[in-house]
Amino acid sequence: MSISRRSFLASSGAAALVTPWTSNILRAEAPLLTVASRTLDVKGKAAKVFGIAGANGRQGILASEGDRFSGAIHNGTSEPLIMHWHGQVHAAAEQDRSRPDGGALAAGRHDTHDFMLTPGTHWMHSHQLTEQQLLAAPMITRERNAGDVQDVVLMLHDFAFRSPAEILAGLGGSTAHGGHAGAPASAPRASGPSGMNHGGMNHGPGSSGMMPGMGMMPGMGQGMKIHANDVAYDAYLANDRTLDDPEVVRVEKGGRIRLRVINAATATAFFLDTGLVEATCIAVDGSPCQPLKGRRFPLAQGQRLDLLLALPGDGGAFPILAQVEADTRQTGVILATAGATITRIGENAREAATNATLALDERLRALDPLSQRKPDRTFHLMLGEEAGYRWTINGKVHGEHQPLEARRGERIAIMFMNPTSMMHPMHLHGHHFQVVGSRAGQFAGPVRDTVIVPPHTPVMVAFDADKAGRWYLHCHHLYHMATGMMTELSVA
Ligand SMILES: [Cu+2]
Repeated sequence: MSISRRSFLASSGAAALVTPWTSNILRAEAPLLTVASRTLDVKGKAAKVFGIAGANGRQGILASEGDRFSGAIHNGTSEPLIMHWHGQVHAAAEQDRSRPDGGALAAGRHDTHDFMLTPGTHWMHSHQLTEQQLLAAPMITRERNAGDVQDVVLMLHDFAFRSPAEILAGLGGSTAHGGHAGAPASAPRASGPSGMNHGGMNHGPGSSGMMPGMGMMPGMGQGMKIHANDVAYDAYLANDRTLDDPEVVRVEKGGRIRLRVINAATATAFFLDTGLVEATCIAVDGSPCQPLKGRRFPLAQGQRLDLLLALPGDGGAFPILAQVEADTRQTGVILATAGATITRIGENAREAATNATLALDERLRALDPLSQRKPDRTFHLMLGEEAGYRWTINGKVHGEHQPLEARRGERIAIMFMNPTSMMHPMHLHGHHFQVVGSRAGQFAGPVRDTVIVPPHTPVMVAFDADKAGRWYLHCHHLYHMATGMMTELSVA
């Protein structure tokens, strides 16, 4: 028994409308989730990846608000597994192995969990290099007030036929100085100059322990060179498929769609584009925001986006595209009513996208903002970049880090400063924070668990440290995390 029957029955009317896979979650005498290898076809080539299947064989879970995540997760792979329940704030530290000293779930073994699911669009993923091999799945808990809409889940990945260890080696990086448990020790250690693919651009300044104030960011306003996409990928996937053969989702004429987008890519930020259909953003990272209309929204690694779409009454085919930041490449799915003509969409947009910025967050307002309160503690975190593909926080890689110490119940503010050449999507475990400041000033921005920290742009977040334990705080660029850009928040 996995998901509470009482709460399931209470919501089954609504759930039946949205998806055929909900009802099967109940039948979980077998493991609730099984992690195992599977094979995808990517551009005509077989690709061995991982998957996380529910008892019904479908990837991930879709539950209803009030349900508990209660049951076993089985590691059916031949490698140790460190799973992270991304966005699940009710999972105690002991129920999330992606914590300091959390250890790994051995091959062939299972963990048993029991925690209240956090409503919203969340996900689960390995906290190791295997995240690159699609060891990730949706973990969506339909909100009680989600209403009569068709839920469409869209999960994005960056894909390479190379192994993540090869990718890391190609970047010049090593997990030897920064990686945490479970990262393979086989990645060769690089020496000599950085192997970063800077595309001929200059390095940003290193962190070297400097701590300027907000108004003194190095390179501000001086045309500082920035870059994105330091890994050359073979494909970008939307629900495991490319635009050569995209998923076509059947929708109704005049239908109302709730698009739940998860950026599960390890090193790629996207712009989600709804094309002809105007969207209303109603939640980010699973937390509701005041409705904001638009057609194009940035989505960094780890982030989620909930968009409401009202389809035209005469139907048609509506591509939902995700374009790589600072690049032309794109992926996506197509929403189509019965009989609609579906035209092929190329894998390159006409123009390159811009870099992902904080512009959306500066406009979004939380639906349930934090109470007004002065921070009890403010931490200043300087993100840094050093030769040898070494990414740091306050000049330290993970392992050398000083934990951020907080007491339970305190209001904490974190100021991120980023003099590096890349954007960093900074993610805190166990908590949702509110984005409350940037160069645009102070604002009651969205509640999230992952925030874009653009180069040379200070970003402030705030939250109440209400969860005891040790929680990772890290960059959600997998290779930045693996090489050191990770610290921890310790709540006593
Ligand atoms: Cu980063």
